Amino acid sequence: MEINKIIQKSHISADLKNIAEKVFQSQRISVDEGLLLYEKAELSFLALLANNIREQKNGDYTYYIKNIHIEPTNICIHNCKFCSYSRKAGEAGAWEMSMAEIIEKIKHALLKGISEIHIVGGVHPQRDLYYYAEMISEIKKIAPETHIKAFTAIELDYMFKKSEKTYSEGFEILKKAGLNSIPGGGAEIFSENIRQQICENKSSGKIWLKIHEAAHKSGIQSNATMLYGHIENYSHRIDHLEKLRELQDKTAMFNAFIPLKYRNKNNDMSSIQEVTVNEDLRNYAVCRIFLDNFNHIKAYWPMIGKATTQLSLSFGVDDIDGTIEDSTKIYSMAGVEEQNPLMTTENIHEIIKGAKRIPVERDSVYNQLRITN
Ligand code: V47
Ligand code: SF4
Repeated sequence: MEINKIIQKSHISADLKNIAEKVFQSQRISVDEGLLLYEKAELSFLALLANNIREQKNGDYTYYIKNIHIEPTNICIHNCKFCSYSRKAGEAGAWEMSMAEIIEKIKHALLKGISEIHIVGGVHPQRDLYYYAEMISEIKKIAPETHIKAFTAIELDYMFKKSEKTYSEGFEILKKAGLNSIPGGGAEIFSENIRQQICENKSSGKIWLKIHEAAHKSGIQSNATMLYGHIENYSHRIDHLEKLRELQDKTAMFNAFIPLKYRNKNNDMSSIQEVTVNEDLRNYAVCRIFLDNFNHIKAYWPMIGKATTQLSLSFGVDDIDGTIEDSTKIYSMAGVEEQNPLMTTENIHEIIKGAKRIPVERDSVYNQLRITN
């Protein structure tokens, strides 16, 4: 491997050279080595390693999906300090969409050829499992072929408890209604110490992992996320990644990993500075290197912005999510420059081709629908 020879001759420290050796031999790196990458490795070294893995797994292909994001409500029982969009019932800015409104938005999006409906929202105190099962089955009536990816583990934990169902009973009900997979939200950082400081009282990291394991056992695939760039340190990030890697070893049912950069506008942690683009790219790369059993690393462009998304394609990222129709308010309310998070297929192709990669439209489980050379 030519690149490895160049690295081995360079002035890089011996312990980093060992990591490069392992990566080029497709070996798994340890927790300590992951930490060392975060602490010591500079950007171009990380890019070489992460890009090598990206190209082994996905070549130049860069995936996107035509989808719609629906946020049925921002009314939430929790008080996550990083959250800019949740409200209490009756508070100014609170919203609750009716079933008719949801159906109307989906009908409109179906005309544009979407293949996925992504639904996440606040944990509404009055809404139980049966309300959401009904929502899914109403949507399936008008979109029987469209994949529904819905509800974070935090919403699921609440609705299962409220309706006194075990995780597996709950998933059976949602599956019967038409749920196809679950998104990765709510993971934040698994460390209980950090969770206590940023999202006290919300379902624990252990519960998040148990719910995803139960989903996988029920045949429901999922994604995973990590909220980074706030009060956590590199050990917390590596601990989070290690727990995901362990679960993926057991089930192999995670589709993608999505690092979520903390955005600091209009929330209770606004005094915390956002991390730099250099740090975003280093983080994408370390995640790509560490999570050897995840096939896809996604840059969620409404959160990270279009410019960094394009750069991320050289740092291990192979997926940029979708043409987000309509309302994803989680990030626009947290200060992301893209206030109207919508990209046409042409915009997506421009971003991917500009990074000298090949756009591939995919479905929710990464079947390739259209390759644009
Ligand atoms: O869990 C909330 C995060 C998540 C902020 O699975 C914030 O395909 C940064 O999970 N700054 C929800 N992040 C979104 C989510 C998601 C998004 C796209 C794709 C998928 C997928 C999942 O948003 C929350 C939380 O971690 N979040 N506030 C903030 N101020
Ligand atoms: Fe509620 Fe989710 Fe916001 Fe936390 S991040 S307050 S659980 S909507």
